[in-house]
Amino acid sequence: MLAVVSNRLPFSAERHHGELSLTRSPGGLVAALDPVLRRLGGVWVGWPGVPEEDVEAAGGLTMPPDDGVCYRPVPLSAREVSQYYGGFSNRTLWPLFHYFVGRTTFDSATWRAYERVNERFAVAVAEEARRGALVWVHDYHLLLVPYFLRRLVPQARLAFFLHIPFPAADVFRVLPWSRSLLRGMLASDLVGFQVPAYAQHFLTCAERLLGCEVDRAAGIVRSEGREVSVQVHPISVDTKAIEERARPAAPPLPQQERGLEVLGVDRLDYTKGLQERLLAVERFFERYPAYHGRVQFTQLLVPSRERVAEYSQLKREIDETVGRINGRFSEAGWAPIRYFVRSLPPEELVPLYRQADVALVTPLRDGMNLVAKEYVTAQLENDGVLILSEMAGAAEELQEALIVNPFDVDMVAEAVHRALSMPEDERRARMSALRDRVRAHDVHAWVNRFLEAAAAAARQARASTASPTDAVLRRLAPWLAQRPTVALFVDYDGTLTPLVARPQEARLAEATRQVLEQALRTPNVDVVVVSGRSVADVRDMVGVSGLTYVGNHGFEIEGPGISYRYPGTERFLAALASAATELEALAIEGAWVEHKGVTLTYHLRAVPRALRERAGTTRSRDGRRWTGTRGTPSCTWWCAGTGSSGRRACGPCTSGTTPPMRTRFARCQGSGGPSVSRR
Ligand code: ADQ
Repeated sequence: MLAVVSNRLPFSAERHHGELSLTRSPGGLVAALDPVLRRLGGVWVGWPGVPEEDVEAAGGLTMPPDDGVCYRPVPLSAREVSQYYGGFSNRTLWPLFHYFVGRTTFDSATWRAYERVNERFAVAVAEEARRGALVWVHDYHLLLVPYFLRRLVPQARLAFFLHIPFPAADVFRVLPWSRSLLRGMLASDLVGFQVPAYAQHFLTCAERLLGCEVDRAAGIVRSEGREVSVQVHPISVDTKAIEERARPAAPPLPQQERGLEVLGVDRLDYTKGLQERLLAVERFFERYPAYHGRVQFTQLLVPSRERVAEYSQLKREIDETVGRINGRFSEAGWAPIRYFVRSLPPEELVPLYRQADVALVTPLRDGMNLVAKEYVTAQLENDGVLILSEMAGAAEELQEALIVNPFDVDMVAEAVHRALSMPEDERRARMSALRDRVRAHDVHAWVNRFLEAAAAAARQARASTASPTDAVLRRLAPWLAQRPTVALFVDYDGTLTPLVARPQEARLAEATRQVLEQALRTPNVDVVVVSGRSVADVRDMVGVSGLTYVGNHGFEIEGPGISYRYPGTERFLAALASAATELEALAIEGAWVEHKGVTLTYHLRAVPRALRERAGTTRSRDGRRWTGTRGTPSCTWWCAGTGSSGRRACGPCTSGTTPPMRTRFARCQGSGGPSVSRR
């Protein structure tokens, strides 16, 4: 059984006499997934494309009849559509993943909506996952679905495919939520990309941003004790359907007997390089006046994301540029650019492909670009020239195209000239190589191969659900082998365990305990747990004997062959007790004092924000002002010994806050005195 999860169900909504109904929207992906869903039995989960308010106003939504595939709508309110889809998906992820960093917005409200909606999608598919369905999640709108689904159904068989580019690590890390998104994707068994470069970027991010162990050669990321397969599966088109639609169209007349056609077909989107392309067409007509009256450039645009402001602005800019160029070059009976903004059904679009002498496909960045493959497929006479941007994923496979840099207006103009004047045998040789390649790997092959790989990755992931111990040791083993002795120092709170509200709630996970035990058994490794807790406390919390424990920031050390107390601390116990009394007397809501023998900790984490200033502000000896207003002060204050300069070394050893009152600070000035830490 298969469950497909995508942002949109494959429908478009129509209103008849106030009633809303859905009709199936055609497309290569739908055509490829439909038969597989029917064969395997399945469900398609997605947003039906109409906000809930409109559905309610229309008294419900009539779903298309169940024709072997069950469509499960995920309801979204108008606000969610605006924040999750128009906002985080299309104003944050879409521009950033296409390297338009300047257009990227960073808004935590849209991020939260994105999280909520992704969780809802996961809940909608959880039942199928529980019943053993292979879940296939599509695209950038749903990067967190694998994460939420894995939490609901740990045994889920789960694959993800990204249709758009995955950017280089230095661009991806710009996102404040980059790590969460990576974890979201890494909850899958298989993560698929269009071309090798995107997969490499993803592996680098997993390694650099999450510290995962990555096997590049095998395309494996080890994350949270699981093996995730990272693969390349370039999407393709339904070649048979396109060829059938191209066949009835009359073959083009010989070039000498007709005008020449250059064609552009795109979704209206700033990533498609439309302005740059128009400027290249202008440069071509500027440089080659002999082609005036003989060459027509037709640009077909499908409107998209009309509610996102940038898109209507883009449409206005294109209108202006087309008008200006036509005004500049038009002659009686001829205008250089024909321009249509409408969606054509495939039976009208494919003949246009077939007639075109040249296709100009020049996106500034594109995951794959299906137009390039559709154009190639429709060239039944193996004629026609494809000019293709090197920034499109399709350029990896379609090397016989004239490959251009879409930002280089002169280069694109020259490519148009070269394409129009290319000798027939060269045209045919290039095109037949391109067609063979696309036909050998059409969209049906893509679906089948991806599903096979997904099923295999899920099997492999189950077989190798390695314990985290194995993963850690596999990673460390070669490194350890080269060293005589290694001391591994680890903190407890926030390192071996997550930070929690109350210290006693910081329980060590069983898997982490196993890692420590395994490390302890490794011949040349010593493990030392260093903590601000008392040594007895940290030893009890970890519960692994044979380790060395350092408590109270170093005042106490216990382990094999060592039992140490910093000498003379008794002198300071009275001062410490009175500091504790004073702090407790402050009676600040949420603040509390933890007595740890030779140190105490003043906990401010639960103090209401408005009171934190009072609870945590003081001045250090050098007059700098330290405040605890950032919410989670994790300061450790210590006063110990004499520095090499002969002056006393006193100071914050971590985040740089001081004890709450100067008087108290002064009291712990003596050599090797007790410490107060604020947390
Ligand atoms: P898109 O960004 O939508 O897809 P693309 O791959 O070019 O880009 O697909 C566009 C589709 O729209 C084509 O199938 C084309 O035929 C159709 N189309 C364009 N203009 C049309 C018109 N006027 N009338 C009718 N149809 C029109 C995302 C990624 C791509 C990736 C695909 C698939 O951005 O990089 O190739 O997904 O994975």
